Parts: sequence; C-alpha cells; structure tokens
Amino acid sequence: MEKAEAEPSASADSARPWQSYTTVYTNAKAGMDGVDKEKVQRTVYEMSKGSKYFENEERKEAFIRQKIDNMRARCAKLSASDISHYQMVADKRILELEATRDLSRIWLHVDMDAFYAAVETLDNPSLRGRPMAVGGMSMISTANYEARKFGVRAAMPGFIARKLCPELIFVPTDFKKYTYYSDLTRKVFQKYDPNFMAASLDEAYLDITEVCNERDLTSGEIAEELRTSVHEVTGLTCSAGVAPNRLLAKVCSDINKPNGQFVLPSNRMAVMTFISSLPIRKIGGIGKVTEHILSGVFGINTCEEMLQKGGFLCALFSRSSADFFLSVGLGLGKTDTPQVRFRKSISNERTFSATDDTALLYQKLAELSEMLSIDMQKEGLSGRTLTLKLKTASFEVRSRAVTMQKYICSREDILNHALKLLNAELPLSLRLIGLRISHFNEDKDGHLSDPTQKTLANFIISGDASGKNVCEHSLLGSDTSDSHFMVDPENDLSIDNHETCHYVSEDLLDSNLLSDLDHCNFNLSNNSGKIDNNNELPLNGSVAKVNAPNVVGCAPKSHQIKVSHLVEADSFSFSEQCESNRPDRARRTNNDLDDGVPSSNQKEQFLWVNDYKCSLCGIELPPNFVEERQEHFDFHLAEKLQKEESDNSRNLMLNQRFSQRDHTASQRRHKRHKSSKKEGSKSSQKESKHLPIDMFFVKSNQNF
Ligand code: DCP
Ligand code: MG
Repeated sequence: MEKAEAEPSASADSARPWQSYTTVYTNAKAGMDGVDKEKVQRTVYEMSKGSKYFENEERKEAFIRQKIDNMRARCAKLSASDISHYQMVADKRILELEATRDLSRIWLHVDMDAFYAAVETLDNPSLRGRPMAVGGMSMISTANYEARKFGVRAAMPGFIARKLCPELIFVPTDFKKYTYYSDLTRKVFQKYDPNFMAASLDEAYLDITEVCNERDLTSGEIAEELRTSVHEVTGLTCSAGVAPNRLLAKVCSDINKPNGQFVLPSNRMAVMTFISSLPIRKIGGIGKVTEHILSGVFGINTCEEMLQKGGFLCALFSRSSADFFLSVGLGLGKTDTPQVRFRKSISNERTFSATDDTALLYQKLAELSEMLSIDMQKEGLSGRTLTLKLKTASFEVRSRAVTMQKYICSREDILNHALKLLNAELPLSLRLIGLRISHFNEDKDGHLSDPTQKTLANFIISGDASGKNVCEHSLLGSDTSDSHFMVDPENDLSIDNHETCHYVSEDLLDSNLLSDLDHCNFNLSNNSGKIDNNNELPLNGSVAKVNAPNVVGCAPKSHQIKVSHLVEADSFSFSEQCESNRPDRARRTNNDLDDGVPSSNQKEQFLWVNDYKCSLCGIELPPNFVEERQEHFDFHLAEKLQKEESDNSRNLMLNQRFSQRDHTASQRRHKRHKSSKKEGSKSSQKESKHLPIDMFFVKSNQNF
C-alpha cells in the first residue's frame, strides 16, 4: 500500500492569511476559470474578518484541522501488518465493486445555465451582458457569467460580491418565476424520460436509454435535441452531460457549461481515463471539507488516487464511506431505473380501429381498468387522480381527469370513475382509450396515507390532541439537530411535488462534521470528547439538522444551508412566533379565522421568514410549495411535541416519585393516604391528556 503522503497539516500562512481554507469561495463553479483566485480570497478575507460568520468559519477550520491531525496520527500508528491487512481489504472491495459495474444505461444530467439570473434576464433584457446577481446584500443565490468573471458566485454575501465587482446589479429573488420556468423545462424532460428525476428546480437526471434505442439516435443527438427544445420552450439555455451513470453524468454536464454538452462513452476504458485525473471536488458529495480531509490526511486530490490510497481509506473510514470513495475511484455511480416510489403515475392505453360503438368502447374501458388495477396491485399502489385519454377518429386527443377523495386501485373503482368520464364525452368515435392513475398514496417510506386524514398540525391546532392551542406549548428545543437522515446526492431526488425533498449537503463529511460542530456551538464542553471518540466519519451523516422524512417537493439549492449558519441564524422562537401571530398582532391573511384562533395555515405561514426560509432550521421552500411547507411545519411540530412528551414523562416520573415520597411522609405523619392518592391520579390523568407523539403515529397508522 502506498504511503499516505499528505500535504502538511494546513495552517494558515501568517503572511497571507486569506489563503486560509475558510475564506475560499471555491472556483468549482462554471465560468470562473480565469478568476484571480488570490485576489478574491483576499477580498473575502478582508471583508469578513472579525464578523461572527468569520469566527464560526475559523472554529470550523480549527476543528477540521484537529480532525486531520488525529487521522494522520492514526495513519502513522498503523503497523506493517495492519497496512497489508487493509490493503487486502481494499483490493477485495475494489474487485467486488468492479463486478457491479453496469454500462447498460445511458444517463443524461441536464442543468440550466445561471438559472435564476437567466430567468431574470429574460424578464428584463436590459440586464443582458451586464454583471448581475440574484439576491441581496446579505446573500446571493447566483450570478450570471459576466459577474462570475469577477469571482462573484452563489452563496456569497452580496456586500462581498459588490466589492469584487462594483458594477454588479442586484435583482431580488422571485421563486414564482423560477418555478414557472422549471415546470416548463420539466415538460420537455418528460418527453425523453417520463420517470425523470428532478434534483432541484434547475436540474434533472434522465435515463435516455429507451429513447436512444427507440429513435435510433445517439445520446449526443438526444442531448442536443433536448437542449434545443428547452431553449425553444423557455428561451433559456441549459447544459447536459451524458454518461453510463448519474454520478458521472452530473460531472459531465458541468464540463461545457454554459450552453454545452459532454458525452462520456459507455465503456470502461473511457470511464477510467475520464476519472483518472478528475479532481475529487468535481464529484457530487465531495465538498470543501471532504476535499480538505482527503487531501490533508492522505494526499488524495484526484479520483484515481482514491484507489491508490484505498488501504488507508479502508483503515480509517467506515465501510460505507470507504466504499463510496473506492466507487468514485472506479467511476461507478447509480444506474438503476427509478424505483416505484419515484413513479408519478401508472398508465395504459389501447389503440383500435375507430369506432363509435358504445358497447365496444365500454368493453375496452373495462379491459383497461382491469389491466391497470392488476399493475397497480402488483406494485402496491393506490391513486387518487384518474385521467382518461381519448383519441378521436379525427386524431384529436382529449384528456379528462378526476381526483377522488379516497385512493383507489380496484378494477371496479377505476372502471366506475372512468365510465363517468367517458360518458360525459359520448357519443364519439374513438381510436384510442388510455387510463392513467396518479397522486399515489405512497410516501418515501412506502407508508400509506389517507387524504381525508387531518395533518398533524390541524390535529394539534384544532385542540384534538391536547386540548391546547399550539401557542401554549413551550419553546421548540433548539436541538432539532438530533434528527439525521441519509444523504445520497444522486438518489434523494424529487420527481415532482410528491417526492422526497433532498436536503443535500454539498459535502458528505462536511455535513457530519458540522453537525458535531454545532453541538460545539451549543455546548463547548462536549466538543472534544465527541470528536476524539469518533474514530471515523460516517459517510451517511446528518444534513442540515433536518430530518424531513416526509418533506416533499423539490426545493431550490439554497436550502443547502449548513447547520452552523442555522445556529447563528436570527431565528426567533416558536412561541414568539405564535405570539406574534395572535390575531391582535398578526398580519391578517385572507384565510384568517373568525374565531380568533390562528389557523394552521397562518401558523405555517409565520414559520417562513421572508416567506421562504424556515426560521427554525433554515430550509428554504418557496411559497408555492404548499404541501411541502405544511409537512415541514408538521415535522417541526412533531419534533416539538415529542420533546415535550419526553419532558412530560420525565416530569411525571419525578412528580410521581415526589408524590410517592410525600405520600409516604404524610402517611407517616398524618395518615392522609387517601387524599394523596387522589391527587396522584389526578396528576397522571392530566399528564395523560398529552398523547405521546409516537402513540399518535401508531393510532394514525391504524386508520390508514
Ligand atoms: N441556488 C441557490 N443557492 C445556491 C446555489 C444555487 O439559491 N447556493 C439557486 C440559484 C441558481 C439555481 O439554484 O440559479 C441553480 O443552481 P446551479 O448550481 O445550477 O447554478 P446556476 O444555474 O445559477 O449556474 P450554472 O448551473 O450555470 O453554474
Ligand atoms: Mg444550473
């Protein structure tokens, strides 16, 4: 096994402190190749020095350095036999991973160019050719390519961007517009892959294997056509990458940005050549922290070096982390076709010689209903929206849809509703009938849900659970941090507004480390113990301290907020928000209640700072993500109540202990055990009014 030659542990050069890792606004963005990196670093350093942000960045930097030093020390302690053992482990894993290589699919990753900025320019052509950024003085969401030449980029504070580029024009964000254009692009994507995987408002993964085969076109031709079509429909340009897996397709889409494409052929040699000199930072999931650690500890800078240092990676990281790194070294990525849960709909259709014979049409409809029902049951699906597609004898295509209260999947139910839709169109001569069911009842975890069921927020707010208005509850604990969920930058994707929102940290190790760091922010004394005892950095760590199992939809990329920023964020407390939402103080909305009790909608509304950012965890969801916001709100409520419940149980136990002690003492002194018992039972009755949150879920599930 090669030596783990690492760069000397980074310590800021005192003569050029701006070179410190913390102040680097990476040059990984497209359009920033010619930028004077050092000038940008110096400006960023000078502008942010002394700020809270800067201090926090320095703390993070120190933490990562400590981590690197610890890992290097552990590397140095590996004996010769350890080293040969781990080398064997790595060699075996590499062979096993290699055996999983699948070159049979063609994946296309499409990413809009300077998306928000391009949309704004479309709206206001006078911006064309001038450096502009979307956002404000505190933060910018993106910058056009003219501004990038000055080092201005997404996630940079606007006041720093202005310093770098005094001519910079700022345009405020307008999510409605971006969502509108995003929807237009998705209509195009759908034509090439009906199950395309949207990764954010401006990017998607498409499996174009079928369309290439069906149309006998090369992947490059399809990419070209798709980009032209997006441009025709939206007036915006996009870039595309084609590769045998999603991980590589994403890397490829950035190569010829803007308005370009890159095709990586589907053969092992091409992949290995491509990956060999690729900087690790280009890989989705490897951000500045992982890059720093891999470079600082092992001297790994390119993907190929992951394989060369495989033994050390296996020695120091968990199996899943090491597997990820080795896969990157092999250029492997996900190739699977989206699973059932990514499906938006299920459909069938039948073409026949044009006929207006009603009995025949009914028969076709019955057959289609039966087939659809069988297919749905095979996949365990039920849906709420039924769409009838008809093609008339004159080739006019009509769609009629109905959304039911209940989820359906039986032949009878489907046929019943389909007949109603068809009858409304008859008499008619038809040559095609199709049926589609969408709006499935399957959440991310495959749990069934009932559309008629109240959301948790409604349930609590209406007082059903505790008899209390939510405002009366105590503060939401600041430790929303304890919830973790898996990160898979390729896989946690959303198809439409019914899929899992992916709160993907750009850096897998980063997210994990930062979650530790944020603990440090809250409780410094815990800091070292937690770090030192942790021998490895689990790859699938926490992200943004938000466990949003059912948060659906796809949020803009700026939701990739690091936890440490959340800690610093100007978040106001849940109860304060409730308070400020009281009818006498609140901004009233159209939906205000007459009875003076804030509606769940109102409560959900005030959660969002500037109408798009969750004040509790920093996640950003545009206003039109109504369901997603509701669910996000529910998530915080559930978390809060869970915490309360555990506090309540603790209090209850303590109360009982005290009351037992009092009771025994009274017995001894006054023999008043009867009244004491009564009090005890009253108190537990009162406590049991609080339905434990896990009980709530159990009960709810029984209703499904
Ligand atoms: N975005 C954001 N916050 C970030 C990064 C991005 O709000 N930290 C938003 C603005 C971007 C959009 O998401 O326009 C798409 O992000 P991209 O990373 O794809 O960046 P752009 O599309 O702006 O530029 P390009 O893809 O050409 O590099
Ligand atoms: Mg983009």
